[in-house]
Amino acid sequence: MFSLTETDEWGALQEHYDKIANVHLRTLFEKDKDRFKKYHIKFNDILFDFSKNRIDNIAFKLLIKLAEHRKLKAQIEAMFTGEKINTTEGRAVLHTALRNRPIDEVIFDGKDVMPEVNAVLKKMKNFVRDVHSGKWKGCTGMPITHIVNIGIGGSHLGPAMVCEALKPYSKPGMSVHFISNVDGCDIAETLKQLNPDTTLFLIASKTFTTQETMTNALAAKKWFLSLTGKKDKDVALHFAALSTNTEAVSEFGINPKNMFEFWDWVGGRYSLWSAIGLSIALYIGFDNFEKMLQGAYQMDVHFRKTPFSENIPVIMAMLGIWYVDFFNVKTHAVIPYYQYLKLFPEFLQQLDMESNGKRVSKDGDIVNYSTGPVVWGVSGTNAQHSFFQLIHQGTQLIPVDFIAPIETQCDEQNQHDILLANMFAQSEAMMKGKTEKEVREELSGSGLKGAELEKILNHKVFPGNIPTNTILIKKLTPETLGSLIAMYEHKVFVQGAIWNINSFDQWGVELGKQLAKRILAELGSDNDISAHDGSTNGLLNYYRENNGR
Ligand code: G6Q
Repeated sequence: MFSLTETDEWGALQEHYDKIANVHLRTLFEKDKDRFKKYHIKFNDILFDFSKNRIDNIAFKLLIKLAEHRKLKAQIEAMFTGEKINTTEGRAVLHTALRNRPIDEVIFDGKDVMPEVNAVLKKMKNFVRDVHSGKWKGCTGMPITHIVNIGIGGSHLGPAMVCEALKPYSKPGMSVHFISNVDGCDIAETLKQLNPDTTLFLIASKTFTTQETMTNALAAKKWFLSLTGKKDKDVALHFAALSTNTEAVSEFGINPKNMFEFWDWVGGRYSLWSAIGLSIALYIGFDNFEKMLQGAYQMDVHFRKTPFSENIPVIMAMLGIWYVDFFNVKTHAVIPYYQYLKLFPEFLQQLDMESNGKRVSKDGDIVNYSTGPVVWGVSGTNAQHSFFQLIHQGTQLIPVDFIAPIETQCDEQNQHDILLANMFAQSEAMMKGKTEKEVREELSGSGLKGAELEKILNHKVFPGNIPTNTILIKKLTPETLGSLIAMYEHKVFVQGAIWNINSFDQWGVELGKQLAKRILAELGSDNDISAHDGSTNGLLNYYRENNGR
């Protein structure tokens, strides 16, 4: 049985942790004036500062050694070269082929996948061109101005996040909407804003069987057809499919000509680079979509070719492992200081938690170490006025990633300075904290004395020593966003590789789906519901009695 915790490398890290666990970041900075110089990396227009982490030179070296011991290089190559590393589903993991810009061969199952990849990209390009030029017209002869992506999970979060992030690149006159939730309020509120004559629905579903997406797609079709004069044949001009399932697409009534294909070797949460990204290309233009692929490709090259000690995704991943497995950290916050990146934490939640929220190793054993942390966050400065209190003065250690562009794409440079001043201040405050001595000094002129002073003292102390990464991006462009997303994708990959888990399946979503089917049938019958546990029976019967039907 594979035992990560029994390796010499793990043991050495444990031993070193015992020595430095209580060393304060303040001390590390005082001792080593070159920390920033040593612990930051520049990659194109991105600066990754990891100097405010609770590592010294020895910890850093030991973390890199653990990566080497886990044969990370070979594991990276296995992914890029199409080995079936998603072992529980027998699939390759080749989202990197989708952004393989020099178009080198990528052989999978004895066949180069690049001609297919490029054929779909070409089809997307032509489609986007026709929609933008107005050559593609709706059934009443009007051009398309509203794109609606109907999809969920991996077929939603990536495109929604990218469209929000790259709003400044949106084509004038084009708007994009996302419907994901099976909650009918989601589609109802969206449809209120739309005119069917100028709307194009993209049904984004790898399997084309997902309950939420199919329910919403049928509702959209019904809405479309119910509007004066719309016929089945008009559907072809207003519905396209992004899928791997040609049969189900035709059955739904979408002309296979309007189907943009992708493949089994593209995992849902890694699919924004594929046909699933059509909403992005329609919103920001195909040239910008390609630039995003280019940015991701550059990060792929960095990840594949750079020594581990200078490799951003590897370092991010190993630092995460340091905290999760040695400092017993349970959660990791990601706080973008840029409103256009407000959906980035939500996107990362799926990417990270669906990938590494696993407790069984690739060999089928239950692991005896912690794996993926809870990933969460909202944009700053809003975050400062809600939960930063807990990060600064609560009882948990929560590492934070700060992400911000140097240049704003809005006119308010003055406001951008305020925004970034807050971010820099937060990372400094988290690192340094405020000591009792400093609080006493601060209060010395306040008139507070004796018991009164002692009572308030601890409330004003900040322990600090909170590890943070800061990612500064020159400007949030399609290229830099592509690199940023790929950077986190590879971080997640590295952690899965070290933990020896399969980051590319998601069996954990199955049980609830099965139970929901059964419950839906029960809700529709008149019989008393008694087949579940007491709580579920009680809730189901109460719901039925009170839902007014
Ligand atoms: C992602 C998951 C999951 C998936 C959705 C939608 O990695 O597999 O989030 O993307 O369940 O699936 P479909 O695209 O098949 O509708």
